Amino acid sequence: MLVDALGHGPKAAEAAALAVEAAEQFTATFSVERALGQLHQRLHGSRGAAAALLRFEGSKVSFAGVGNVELRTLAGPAIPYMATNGVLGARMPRPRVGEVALEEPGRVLLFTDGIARGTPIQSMIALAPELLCERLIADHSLERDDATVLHVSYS
Ligand SMILES: [Mn+2]
Repeated sequence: MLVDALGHGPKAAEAAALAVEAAEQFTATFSVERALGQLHQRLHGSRGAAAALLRFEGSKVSFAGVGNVELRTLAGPAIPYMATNGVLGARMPRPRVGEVALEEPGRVLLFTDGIARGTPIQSMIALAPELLCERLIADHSLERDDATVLHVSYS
């Protein structure tokens, strides 16, 4: 899961903390849809947040998200992530949930809208995961926002 609370400062920190609290209550049986529902409920009355969730189970992954968090497949089966417009905590239309069979190992990158649009990520995939994340934050993050990058390797 990657969550980006709206805005910045104490109100955004509060929303992010609520999202973490909600996530601590997730169990292995939760679908991504249910997890998003839980986040939405917990964030009610807060600044709100965007989030993307991946759920790995056996040889498949399901995924869904609300708001401006991006997902790119770096290796392995393409994960056709499409965020649903909305704000967790305020308005959440029924999220589009996708599912893909994983027949080979892969790598996925999630990042918030604090990373510049049009960043040439495909040209950076040869970098080791830690370095890739460092480069994105150091060279491609926006001055006016914070940024989070999450790299997932699965096998
Ligand atoms: Mn942001």
